[in-house]
Amino acid sequence: MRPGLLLLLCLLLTACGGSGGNSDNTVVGLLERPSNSTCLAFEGSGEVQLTAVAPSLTFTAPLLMLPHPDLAGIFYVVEQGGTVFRVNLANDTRTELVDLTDFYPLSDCPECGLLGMAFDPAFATNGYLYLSFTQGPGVTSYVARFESTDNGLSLRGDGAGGLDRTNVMEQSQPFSNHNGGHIAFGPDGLLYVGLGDGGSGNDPGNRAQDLSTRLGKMLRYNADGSPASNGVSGSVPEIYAYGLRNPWRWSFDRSTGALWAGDVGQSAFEEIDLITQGGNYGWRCYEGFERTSNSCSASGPFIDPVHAYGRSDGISVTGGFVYRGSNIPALQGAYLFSDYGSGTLWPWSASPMTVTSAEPCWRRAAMSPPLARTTRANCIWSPQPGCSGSIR
Ligand SMILES: [Ca+2]
Repeated sequence: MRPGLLLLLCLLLTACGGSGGNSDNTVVGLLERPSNSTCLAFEGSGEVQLTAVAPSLTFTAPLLMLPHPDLAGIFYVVEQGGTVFRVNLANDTRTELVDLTDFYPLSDCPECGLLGMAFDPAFATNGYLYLSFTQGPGVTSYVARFESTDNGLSLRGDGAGGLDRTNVMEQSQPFSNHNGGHIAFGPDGLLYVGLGDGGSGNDPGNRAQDLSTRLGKMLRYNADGSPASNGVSGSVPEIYAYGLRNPWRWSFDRSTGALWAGDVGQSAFEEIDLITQGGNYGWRCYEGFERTSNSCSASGPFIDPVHAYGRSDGISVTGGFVYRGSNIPALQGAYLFSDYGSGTLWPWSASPMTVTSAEPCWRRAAMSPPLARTTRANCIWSPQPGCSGSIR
């Protein structure tokens, strides 16, 4: 299980005025840049600090934190073990929304458990929310719809001691790793689901390139669980994009609607992808920008990542968010992402970068000064739009 440090899910970026603000957990490096002239590091104008937002609360293996759709200061923290806590940041307290293990046997393996949560866009009127988890015996991935009739304090029961539950997706897993599990509604009002390649190593079943399976894909559903009109020729209908190894965390740019995904690498490169409808992101033929030694019968075209980094910078990309806040102008439009292993928080922005040398720009960009470091970074979260100092 991943370690649960409160700080990790409470990464609140705040701009620090003046020359102070460099506290214990802060590394400031925005004014530095690597020694090259063709591939510029992100250039910032101020200091950035991470602040714990619920300092008296601790969690076990927290994987996600997301805001209540309507209530300011109310957030939901998803623990891998199966519990969702409703956290009130105003008074640093929490209550339990649900512990899924009271109702279902969750799979017990390092990449299993409760993995994702999303509120229906019409939650205020229908009370629907969705959970993503792996359930035993064995490992079967589910996305299921639940209902809250008290605005997110509890989940409605089925009248027989269970929860009222409607499965949206059910997918058996051939191996216990690479379960993806992140779910979110896009700006199109549709439900996106990320699934890994089924696991093991080097995608032994070539599933990410196989359009007859949902494994190794980004899926898109209507809110009622029917496949959306994805239009990927020759595929099972819910496939939106493919060639992914393990899209663990991803998000929509709230300004442009673009879908940014961290796709966890095999042994050499972690990548950031801009996911588009029908796109093939290369796995298992490509890892990062590089052709792998795996056999590859697919002809492409393959879409390169927008950014990749190697083992000197991390071991497992966490993904992140495009910053659209106003408190840190230097970060406007930058993609802020992190890595599970190194805990580094980086900004990535295409605009200041130009590739004019033979050496790929991304190699140098990976050396850009980080914004900050924590010991681990399981998740980067996004508070409500307009939240002061928020990462978005
Ligand atoms: Ca790829």
